[in-house]
Amino acid sequence: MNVQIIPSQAFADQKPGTSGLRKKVAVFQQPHYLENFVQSIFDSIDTPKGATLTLGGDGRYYNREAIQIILKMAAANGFGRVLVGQGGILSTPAASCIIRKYKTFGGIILSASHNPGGPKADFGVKYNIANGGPAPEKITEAIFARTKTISEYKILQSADINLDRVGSFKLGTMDVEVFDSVVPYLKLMESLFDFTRLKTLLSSDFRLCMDSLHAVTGPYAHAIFEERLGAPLGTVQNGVPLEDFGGGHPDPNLVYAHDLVEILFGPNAPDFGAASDGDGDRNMILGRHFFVNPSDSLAVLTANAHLVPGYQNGLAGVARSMPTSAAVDRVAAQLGIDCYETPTGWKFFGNLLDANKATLCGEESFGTGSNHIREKDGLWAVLFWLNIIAVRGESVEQIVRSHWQKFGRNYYSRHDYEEVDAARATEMVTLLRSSLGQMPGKKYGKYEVAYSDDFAYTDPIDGSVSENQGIRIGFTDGSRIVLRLSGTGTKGATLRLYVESYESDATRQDIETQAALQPLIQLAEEIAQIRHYTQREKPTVIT
Ligand code: VG1
Ligand code: CO
Repeated sequence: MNVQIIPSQAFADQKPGTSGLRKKVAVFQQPHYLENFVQSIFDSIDTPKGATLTLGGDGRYYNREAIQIILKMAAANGFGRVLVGQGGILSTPAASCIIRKYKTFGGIILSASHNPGGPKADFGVKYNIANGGPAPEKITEAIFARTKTISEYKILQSADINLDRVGSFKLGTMDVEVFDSVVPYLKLMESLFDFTRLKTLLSSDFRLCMDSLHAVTGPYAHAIFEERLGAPLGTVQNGVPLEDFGGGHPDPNLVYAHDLVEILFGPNAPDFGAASDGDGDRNMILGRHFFVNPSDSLAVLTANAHLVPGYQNGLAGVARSMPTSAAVDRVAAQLGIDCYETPTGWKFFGNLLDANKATLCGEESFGTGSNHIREKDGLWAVLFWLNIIAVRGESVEQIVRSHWQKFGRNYYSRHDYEEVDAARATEMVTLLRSSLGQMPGKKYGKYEVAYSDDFAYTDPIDGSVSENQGIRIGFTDGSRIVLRLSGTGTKGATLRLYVESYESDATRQDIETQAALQPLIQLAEEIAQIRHYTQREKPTVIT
């Protein structure tokens, strides 16, 4: 084998964020930048000689080049085999499925997820461990430490592999298997959901519109909904993954998935609409003229899980990220199961899932998933919803409204201020943090502060502690304000404001969300001076 050792200089900015290392493509294209990070991963994990690695990405610009580099580095670093998605494509949930199914040592997923793609946009690298989940902080910190001292990397001198042809190849002594990940993923979904019922539903006059936003779920969605479940061709729109996602922002929310929103809120709308993000782990669920808040979605899935074959024997527990609304907590209490509150980011669910403390997990950011893999899973959530609808025979809106009647409604919204000045945003957070101690007992109109802190989490399984995970200000009536800075952006800072209030009175559950939350939104402005620090009159995205 012709292994080369290439000298290189450390970069100071390779700290992984909420979900992997994300930077502009041009940053990753600097000589040795990607290589240094990948070598730092390999140096930080104790890889047994001959181990297997899973590798693929969401198909964005630079995916193919990066895969060729990583393959040659894996060969030079002693891996015995790499499983690569055909065309370099692997959705994040499919990668997690493959790591688990074939018991590979871990996986590298190339994606900046919901961030835009293309030569001027973003690229990203995530490392997942052998349980199929994102590397925990202990490992990402070790990787970051290594990036600061690295001085060389190993790479095989060899020609590129043909990524488009399924088959086995050799790179030096290492085997490369190029495979189609749609089949194993589909099989996993068949083991969880009632495909006979789903097929009946989708061949009836029930109309589904699935928007893959030209990102990674296209091939999976075509195979599942149209080929396997018999939905008419055209059910999946924007189903061909493109390197720049067609110029769009592959983030399934009301702003960036506007084509789908227009269809579902337009005349003669379909019964059900869904969209997924760049790497296929997020989902947005819409009914006809109806938006399902992701926090509500998690609560509805939990309350109806017994209707779905894969979960009919009950749930061990549930988990949600701290900013996610407490709607699911109410369901858990009624079911008599534990509900865990973790920091933002799927990596914090891994231990709970492995220890069978939680079966379903979710985040307010359009992410839901279960113990079937160790990532959130966009298409899984869509199938879960469809399975519930097939059994209950009710519309999305009916299901959500009856849920509110039974459990009460958690009015909930997230306001994102994207790409604001980073220094000002940090100043705002620092100032808030310093005033938290004086807040409890303070009155703001009808609101009295019950607690205020910067969320810290102690993992109940391994005892690891994660601090500074978001500022929470809770009031005596159960409502709350949360503020934190995003860990996935690549330009400036993104401020996220989360507001929540609870309404048990069924006659007051039909207020428009922003109107219902207006007093809290105003209070957040008063306390945090958001307009002043962001220099923005209004948020970029409201969910
Ligand atoms: C955001 C979301 C978080 C999610 C993360 C990765 O992080 O808020 O809930 O886990 O993205 O999702 P942040 O730090 O920007 O708030 V994905 O679909 O980008 O892998
Ligand atoms: Co994603």
